[in-house]
Amino acid sequence: MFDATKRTASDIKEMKIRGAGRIARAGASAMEDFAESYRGSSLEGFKKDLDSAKDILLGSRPTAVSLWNGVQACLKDVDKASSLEEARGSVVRNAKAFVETSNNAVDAIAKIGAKRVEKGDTIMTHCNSSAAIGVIKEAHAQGKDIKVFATESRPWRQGLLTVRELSDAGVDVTLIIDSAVRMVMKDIDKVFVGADTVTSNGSLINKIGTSQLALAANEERTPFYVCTETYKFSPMTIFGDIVEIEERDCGEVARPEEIPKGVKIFNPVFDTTPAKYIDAMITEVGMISPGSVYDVMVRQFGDIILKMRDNK
Ligand code: RUB
Repeated sequence: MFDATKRTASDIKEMKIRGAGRIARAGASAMEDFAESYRGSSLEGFKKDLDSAKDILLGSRPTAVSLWNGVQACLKDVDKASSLEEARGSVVRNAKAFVETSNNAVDAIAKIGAKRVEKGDTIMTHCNSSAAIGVIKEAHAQGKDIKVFATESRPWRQGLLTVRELSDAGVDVTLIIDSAVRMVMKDIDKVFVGADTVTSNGSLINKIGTSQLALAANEERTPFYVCTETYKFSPMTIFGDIVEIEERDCGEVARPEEIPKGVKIFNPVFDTTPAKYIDAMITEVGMISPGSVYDVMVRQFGDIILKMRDNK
């Protein structure tokens, strides 16, 4: 019953599906498939099995709240359903709506963010964020004659995906190693990065090394923008929960034979950029300050937040 759900979870864990937005959409589509192909006969059984499917997906990558919000969006009407068919239908409907909203959000962010790009700007981006790349491609399509520096993003080197996508779109793009960020920053006009999770106090959790871009940008007085759909805002952080930073296998950093005996490897996947280094969050509901994240979150996720509060 859970084979397809487990396949999606394992594709996410093994990074065949990666990037917070894609993970969220894949999670929602997996819930849709689960509901559509469900062969059980009782509403209660469906709710229980749906819960297990949810847990399988949420266990795949811990940091991106987008996955949690995407899966949760699919479940929001299940408790109101009075029959199995109604419950299944609501999951399918809400999953489709989430995927559509998510894709539209990336487009809206591209349009809003591109207004911040001026003719001739040199931009830096990190890792591989569809939201940040959307802004850059839109600015390029508007003829703004931009240059881009993209970081390699060790150890998975997602920067290679970024430079391929940008160069395919005709953007003048240069790949740099992660440790070149400080040196190159003096030539950068604006930084655009994506988000895995945004906390209620406006801090950003994104690919490891993002905070170094933010620090270097701050020192150079270079504007630092976060391109983020609002479903990357974490309702749990309102109640004090700490975002778990995923640690991945040390084999991603070096081959076992390269490591002297007794040497340990630490491979955190994401880091936290404090709100004070962020000039603005570019979201599908507009450009907001990090200080407005709480208000936007309450507006977007009011019901979920109230439910969470009641369960605390
Ligand atoms: C990807 C990463 C991206 C965010 C946002 O990390 O940190 O910046 O997920 O991406 P990983 P998007 O490769 O480990 O998933 O804007 O596409 O949602």
